[in-house]
Amino acid sequence: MASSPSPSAARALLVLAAAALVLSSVSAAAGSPPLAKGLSFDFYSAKCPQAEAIVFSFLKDAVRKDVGLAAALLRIHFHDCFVQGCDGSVLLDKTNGVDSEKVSPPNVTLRPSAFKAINAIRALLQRACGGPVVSCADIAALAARDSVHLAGGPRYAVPLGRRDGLAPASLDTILGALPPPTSKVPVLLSFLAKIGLDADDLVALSGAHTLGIAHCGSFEERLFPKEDPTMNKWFAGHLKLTCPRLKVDNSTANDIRTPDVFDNKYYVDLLNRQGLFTSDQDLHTDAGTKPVVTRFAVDQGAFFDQFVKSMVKMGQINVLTGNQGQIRSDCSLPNAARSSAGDELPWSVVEAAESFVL
Ligand code: HEM
Ligand SMILES: *[C@@H]1O[C@H](CO)[C@@H](O)[C@H](O)[C@H]1NC(C)=O
Ligand SMILES: CC(=O)N[C@H]1CO[C@H](CO)[C@@H](O)[C@@H]1O
Repeated sequence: MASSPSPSAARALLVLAAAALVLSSVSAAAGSPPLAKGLSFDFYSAKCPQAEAIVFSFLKDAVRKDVGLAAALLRIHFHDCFVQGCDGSVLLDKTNGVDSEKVSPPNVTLRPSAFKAINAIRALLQRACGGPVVSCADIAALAARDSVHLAGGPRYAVPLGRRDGLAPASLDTILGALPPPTSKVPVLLSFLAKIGLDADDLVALSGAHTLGIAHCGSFEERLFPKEDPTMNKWFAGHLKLTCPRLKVDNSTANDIRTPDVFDNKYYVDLLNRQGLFTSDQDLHTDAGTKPVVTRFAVDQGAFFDQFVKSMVKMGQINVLTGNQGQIRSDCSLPNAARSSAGDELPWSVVEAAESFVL
């Protein structure tokens, strides 16, 4: 009987197992809802364990050279998830005359550098993992996560296992999914409700506007023909230096205080009526969302906590998993559209990584 455990040892084992169960359920719960079916935090731990390190090391250099890339990548993941789910379809080029998310109205200002970076990461991963293993949708989610962190924000674990969609979204789908910046809170909430997001998500995710830029066309209706009375007078004058009249092609920072840092100053802007879009400033005007804006303005930790929860939630909207969709071998084209790529690494993809310059 030397090989079977004594009754007391068995009891100790049972206690240990029970403790492990409790621990794992605690860490899985951690105040967050269960993951979408098919997603997990360790999805690539066997198939490509170095995937996350590769994404991070690429972006560390790239964001150091151009912090605008962090903003651009964060916005790409948002557009991807809001429009027909986080399926990488935002990355597709216009094919067969169908407008892709990449070339359609709210999206024309998505930066080319971000699409290039995603394809460059894709090529590095393909080489390291021995083929197309990591989906473009997962790359977009990881790139957004690392961008936030590299710009000074929180770092968080991203559930993985998304598959890539086969077709770009139609123009109607895009317009029905992305609220315009002229929207007020009730309209914004109606857009978010369709995809299971609530008012806390709206306020926290809008905090992404702590980074990046906007073009005059996105806020000029607040300056002309007359100034929006909810806008701080000095701020309106400041914006008119960049956008002196209607239809000027120019751009300005989303967050006037710390434009390149992921922090809670966006909410301080709103308190000072220096939010850029109607959709930003109305978060402070609307009685329902105002208390959350005020809380985030005085407590950056509270903002970061909710932002992480809301990003993880957003990152699971209508995901494809299991055998659905595909793992694209070029993030800008569905595999079917590739004529003679076969199983070999396409040269265009290899070159994307080798010639990546900002
Ligand atoms: C709630 C509704 C939202 C509206 C109406 C909205 C609207 C916009 C608009 C109009 C721009 C500027 C486009 C331009 O003129 O170039 C912009 C930029 C940006 N948005 Fe949003 N957005 C929203 C939510 C979000 C969310 C949820 C995220 C990410 C989690 C996000 C991240 C960004 C970033 C990072 C930029 C700067 C991009 C760059 O510098 O390239 N936005 N947004
Ligand atoms: C663009 O904005 C800058 C300030 O941000 C300003 O100096 C420049 O004159 C603007 N360009 C035009 C065409 O108005
Ligand atoms: C905000 C913006 O630049 N909108 C443009 C988006 O693209 C369409 C064409 O697809 C233009 O007409 C819009 O002006």
